[in-house]
Amino acid sequence: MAFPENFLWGGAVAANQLEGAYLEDGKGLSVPDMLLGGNVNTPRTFLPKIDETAFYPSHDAVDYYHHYKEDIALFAEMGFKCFRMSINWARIYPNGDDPEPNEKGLQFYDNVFDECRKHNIEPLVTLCHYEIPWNIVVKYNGFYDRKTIDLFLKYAETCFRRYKDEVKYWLTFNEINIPLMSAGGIGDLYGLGLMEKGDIESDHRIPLTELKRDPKKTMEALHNEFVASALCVKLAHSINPDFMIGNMIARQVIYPLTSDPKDVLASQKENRLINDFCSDVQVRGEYPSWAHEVFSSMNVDPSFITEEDRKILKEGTVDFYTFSYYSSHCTTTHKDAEEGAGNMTRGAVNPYLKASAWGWQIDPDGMLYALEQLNDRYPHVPLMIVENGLGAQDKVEEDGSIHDPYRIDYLRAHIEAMQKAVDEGVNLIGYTTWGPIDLVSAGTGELRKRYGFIYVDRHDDGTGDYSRSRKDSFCWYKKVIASKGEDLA
Ligand code: BGP
Repeated sequence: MAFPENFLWGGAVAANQLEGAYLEDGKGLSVPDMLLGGNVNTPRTFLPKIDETAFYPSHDAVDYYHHYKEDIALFAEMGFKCFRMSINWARIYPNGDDPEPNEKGLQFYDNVFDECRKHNIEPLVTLCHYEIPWNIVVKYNGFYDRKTIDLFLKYAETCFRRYKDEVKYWLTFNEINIPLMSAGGIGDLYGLGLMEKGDIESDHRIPLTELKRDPKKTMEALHNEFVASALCVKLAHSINPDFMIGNMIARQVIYPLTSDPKDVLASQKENRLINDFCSDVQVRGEYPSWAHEVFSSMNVDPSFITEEDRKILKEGTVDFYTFSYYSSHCTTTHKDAEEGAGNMTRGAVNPYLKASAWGWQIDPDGMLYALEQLNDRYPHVPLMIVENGLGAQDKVEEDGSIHDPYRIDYLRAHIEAMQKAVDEGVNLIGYTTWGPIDLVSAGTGELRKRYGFIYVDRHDDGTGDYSRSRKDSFCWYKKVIASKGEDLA
């Protein structure tokens, strides 16, 4: 069987990792603008004030702000049906709490959507892909303050009204579950705009893994974000009943490392926390029955959840479920297990899998497993994979060509897994690969970790002329889309 006729093939990006122009046309600072780069062995660092002498990867990123026409034309050449992108909140409300939106920021996205329409590409827009305005972190402690719910809704309403006829598919928060993953402070900061005062005022660089965290604040801010997301769904439908509003989860496939029942129980526990906790709230409109165990294991009193909030959550369930999937990991109670990395998380290394150069274990069967798990758990909710891909270093040959068979192999195996799921009846509506054009890594801030079909001449030392070129995978993905996923050779 082929993929459905109207399957949303495409690619996904985030404003902060792509656009650059970080202070242009009235844009304010947002969280990623405050972060310096790291690498596979060294975490990214934070400084409360911009150091003009340092290299900040997101400040110029790959300069899509000035190349968007060329880039969208290249996506169209590959046959994209869908382009997942985010609006940078700080382009629209530079400080997050400004009385009026920034017209120039709104115009930029008008132009982007015009280009998409011109090429018949359906935009899928994330309202918040880590781009919380920095002022909201400093002044309100991110989503820890309920005032931020109102600020987010005001921003969302501005976007919904302005782009009512341009955009049908929206996601509220990217990877809303990252604060629950073992990612150190990066999850709290990216996901919730949450940072302890001492760290905000620090006079030296702090590795993101060393940011101080308080589980009570994390859980309360996350709850506030759930409320913001649910209110956003209601608001969206009141503005345009045809809008489709989704959640977005960093889906982790978690296996027990051994058949020791203690490992099986440990993996079930981790799976519930990381995968099901947030999505049950957003899809079913209520906390799962075992939520009290999660709160008590963190020593958190959940009395901040009010009856009114519970009603809001019930009324604001999402229309579709989206997720990122890159790799899987194992859980064990055995202390001697080797530890490996993954998307914003860590876990035990699976001896049956190979890993990328960044240590992310490659597991296409895990994608099939995730799709089946989701289909079982939320049988009536359409699913969409909105991120999947291989971060790898590419080599430009003397003639300018870029041969990336490793990327093609990775994507082929994952598309085959999707195909099996679709054959089994899983209601999968689309697939957008991560970073169809090279961009800044969220985890490490590197440019050398490339995901693209399109190569960008931009490097970690700040050199490069931003020129774009097609890798071998460009032609391959074009063929995949043209054949509706049948020709994967
Ligand atoms: C997800 C994020 C993306 C993206 C991706 C790849 O967590 O939603 O923003 O960056 O992971 O991760 P990385 O950039 O660290 O390779």
